[in-house]
Amino acid sequence: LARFDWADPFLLEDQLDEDERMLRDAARAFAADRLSPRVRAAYAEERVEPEIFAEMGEAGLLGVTLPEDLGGLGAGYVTYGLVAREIERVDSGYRSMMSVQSSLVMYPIYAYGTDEQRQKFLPGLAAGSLIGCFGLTEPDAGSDPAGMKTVAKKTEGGYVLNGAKMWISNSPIADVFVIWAKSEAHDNAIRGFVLEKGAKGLSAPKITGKQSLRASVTGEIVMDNVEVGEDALLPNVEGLKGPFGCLNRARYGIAWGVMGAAEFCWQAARQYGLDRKQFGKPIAGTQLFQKKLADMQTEISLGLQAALRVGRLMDEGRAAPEMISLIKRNNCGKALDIARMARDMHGGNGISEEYQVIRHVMNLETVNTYEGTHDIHALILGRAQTGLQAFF
Ligand code: TGC
Ligand code: FAD
Repeated sequence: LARFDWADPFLLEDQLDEDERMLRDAARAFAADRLSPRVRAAYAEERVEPEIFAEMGEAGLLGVTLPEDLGGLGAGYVTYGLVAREIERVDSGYRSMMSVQSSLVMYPIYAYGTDEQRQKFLPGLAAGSLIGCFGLTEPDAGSDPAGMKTVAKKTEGGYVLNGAKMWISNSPIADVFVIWAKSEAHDNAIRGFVLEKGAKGLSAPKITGKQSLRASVTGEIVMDNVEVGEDALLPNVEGLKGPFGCLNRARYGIAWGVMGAAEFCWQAARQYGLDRKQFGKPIAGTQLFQKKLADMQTEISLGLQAALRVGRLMDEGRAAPEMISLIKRNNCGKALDIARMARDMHGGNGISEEYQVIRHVMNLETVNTYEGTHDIHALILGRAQTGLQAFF
């Protein structure tokens, strides 16, 4: 009879190559040694630990798909996904820190920047000695980034930027700000600019009181006549496809990451059900409990398999954005359902931070919303199959 591994039903492990398994194992060890021991206190105190970037950099976890001469590992997108899964198994906030740095800051500088910009920023970002953030969302432009108000006006030697960004991961501790703005000199097209901490008129106040993603810091970005040189412009992209090119990569990583969080919740619920006795027997021996475990196992196995398929297509240059919308949407929604279910299966203990599932529930509420909400990805998929846009 063929072997069945309850924790890996479709033998995902066999579908990875040796290098992928090795880097996955390194990420798993990093997450267990460096992240797990600090997450509960960081979350409780709503405290970000910026030194985590340098630790991730030292472990080779930042910008893994970028070439080695720029600080990356030259690895493929499956490896990137595997790293996201291991980090988010501990906390979505830590994965957020990693994926913003890798996909939303290093990638656009690499793909849309000049050689000078690459040399100036990428090695420090890969090492984690520089921290990056990505400013697309504004107070009045979230799902509809085309409605942004941030503007760049041409000056003699460069540009002057005015505007405000909202809900920006890492911004209060960032050194490097990738900012998307409408550029008057380019027919008001959306263009990318790289701003640096300390520029006059640039500030990034922290947003406090978050009940989700508390181990990762989120802030505003306020630009009040920020003057930059011509060398701040990312010259090689124009229009919304600039930020979306970055988002494709980050959304793909999230599809893997949330499966890591879901796996944590599923396995915690299984163990809890084996240990906890009611009515004279383990609650894992009841039909309702087992149905929930079966649902969790099924959705996680399917979600991981789909993420792996899209990762392979990305490495072959054949992944369409709609494929990424499909897995980002489905895996986030399923992970949130699974985390809520695991919370229920822990009974009263499920609301205690000690058992950690409630933290994943709260985090996944954000992950289901950022990088395109669950419903926005439905509309992307609806448009792709009907040819009719239903956004407005
Ligand atoms: P639309 O007309 O569809 O497209 C405008 C231009 O963009 C191109 N494009 C894409 N290019 C590459 N990849 C994609 N996925 C693309 N989607 C669109 C498109 O081809 C077109 O190019 P061109 O040359 O013809 O101009 O634009 P729209 O305004 O109708 O867009 C609608 C919609 C809803 C699809 C889009 O705006 C959307 O996805 N909204 C969601 C916004 C979002 O995802 N924001 C994320 C902010 S960053 C973030 O949340 C980081 S959190 C990270 C963390 O902490 O981990
Ligand atoms: P809205 O767009 O106002 O949406 C509100 C509700 O309306 C949602 O349910 C949405 O699905 C629905 N809706 C909107 N339009 C339609 C429609 N046409 N049809 C049907 N329903 C619709 N952004 C960045 O740029 N960089 C970051 O680093 C970043 N980090 C973040 C970190 C955190 C913790 C959070 C919470 C957000 C972050 N974001 C970031 C912002 C995030 O991408 C936005 O919150 C998200 O895109 C949704 O935008 P919004 O909050 O303005 O909601």
